[in-house]
Amino acid sequence: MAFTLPELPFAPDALTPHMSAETFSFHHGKHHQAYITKLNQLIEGTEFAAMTLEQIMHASVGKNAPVFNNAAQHWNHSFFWSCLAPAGKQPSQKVLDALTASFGSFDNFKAKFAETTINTFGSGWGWLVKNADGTLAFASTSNAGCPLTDGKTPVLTCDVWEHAYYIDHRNARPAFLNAFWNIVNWDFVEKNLG
Ligand code: MN3
Repeated sequence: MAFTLPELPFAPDALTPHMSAETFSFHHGKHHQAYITKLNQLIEGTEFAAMTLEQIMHASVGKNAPVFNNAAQHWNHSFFWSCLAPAGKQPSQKVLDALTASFGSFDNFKAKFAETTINTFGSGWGWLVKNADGTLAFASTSNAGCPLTDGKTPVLTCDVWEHAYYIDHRNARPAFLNAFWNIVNWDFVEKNLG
């Protein structure tokens, strides 16, 4: 079955001024849609056509770059939209306790996540992940890379391809990270922490 673009879990203008409706019209409506359109073209009539998105990612990583890149970008963007919410959400005590236990303090968590993400060279993604042993860690992936195929569970991500921030923040990736903290969906983070 062909993959389809998931609806945003908020109105396109609900994250203004941190991420504008214009950004979503391009980032969700054009970039994310393009990955899905390309993925559907690439897998039609192949062994991948009967697989789930995660199965496609595991089967294609390191073996079929076009399929992996488009599949993982579909997964990463769908996950990213769920990481976002209109400004005002606060992390629960459970989230604060988990992040403090792993990183010393909530502020230190934010600083290290931002540092990892901002220092992603070129196009890619910054992540908070849960390792197989349950510990939390940061990760940076290039291009379409996704921690799922490294056996890690994504908890939070921030897209730092230029298309994620150029309309609203121009070249200022650190300013985008500052804005990002206003629109994190901490309920989703809590769910992913398990
Ligand atoms: Mn993107």
